[in-house]
Amino acid sequence: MHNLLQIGDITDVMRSRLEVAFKIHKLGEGDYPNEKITHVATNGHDGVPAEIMAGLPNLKLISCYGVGYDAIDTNKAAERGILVTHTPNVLNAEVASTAILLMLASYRNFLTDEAHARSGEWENGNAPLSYSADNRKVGILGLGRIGQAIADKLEAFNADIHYHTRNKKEVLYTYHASLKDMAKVVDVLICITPGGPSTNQIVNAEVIDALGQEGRLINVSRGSVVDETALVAALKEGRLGYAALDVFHGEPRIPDALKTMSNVILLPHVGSATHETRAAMGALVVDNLLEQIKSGQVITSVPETAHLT
Ligand code: A2R
Repeated sequence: MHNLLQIGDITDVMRSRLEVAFKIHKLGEGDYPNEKITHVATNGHDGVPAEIMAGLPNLKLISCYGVGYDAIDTNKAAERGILVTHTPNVLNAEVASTAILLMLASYRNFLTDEAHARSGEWENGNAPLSYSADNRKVGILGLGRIGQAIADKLEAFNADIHYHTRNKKEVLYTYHASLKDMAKVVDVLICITPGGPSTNQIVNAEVIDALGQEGRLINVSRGSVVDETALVAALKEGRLGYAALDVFHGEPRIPDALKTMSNVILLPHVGSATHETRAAMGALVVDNLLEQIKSGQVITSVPETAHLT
């Protein structure tokens, strides 16, 4: 039996597959034999706290549930020869659907229309007209696996697709080397980059102002990508039209100011949160752990530790 440290929750299906090969120790539920721990199962939110990683001298693999792994110090892991895996691709379609749903709901006023119908207010008059979600200029910040899935789904809405990444891609969409310049020309900006230092608050006050009073911001990436203070101020002062957010800087806490605004949609980080997609993510977390035991290899290493396989 190998010894695994579990950080955060795992599903019953994951547990029953893991128990075949691992003795599971859950962080926060009593002592664990730190010298014996060779594997960690965690998630993108909890990551692995630095002091926990430092206290595991024989760690071989950190398997992360989620595609974003900014809560894990992968450079430190690589330095120590520890593999880190994540769950790319299996959630592309789901997160893309979440982005599209936020865009549709924001243009078409679905939340307020639903409240209008449910409350009986319709008997006193029709709901106000909304705006079309079709034929929009959409800027995608981060055209990777999920960004491309968003672009694919947007074709059904006849979107004119623009994107900003550090490197131009082999695609026919309009590339902008400057995020601010892209924000100036699009109707809606969809954020889907990784978190971490290179994207920290890249959607800053200037980008938000460039998006402007008719502009809409959708964030399904990480709260850290957007300067939340600047966002709140711009929404309050009418310098930004609308924000539809699945992620927040200090989640699960959401700034109170956002909760009282009518030009926002707030979701509790549910981008990939369906039974089907979460099952696929859980299966990949376990597959990586079991494969490492079997062959020393893993299926989906993060780029920073790929050279270790
Ligand atoms: O910049 P590039 O050429 O490496 O393109 C990547 C882009 N990206 C950035 N764009 C602008 N400024 C940056 N500092 C920056 N850093 C990365 O984000 C690439 O087009 C995209 C990331 O794509 P993937 O690595 O394929 O990630 P995936 O699977 O689409 O997931 C994105 C994120 C996750 O990390 C979670 O935080 C979230 O979605 O759920």
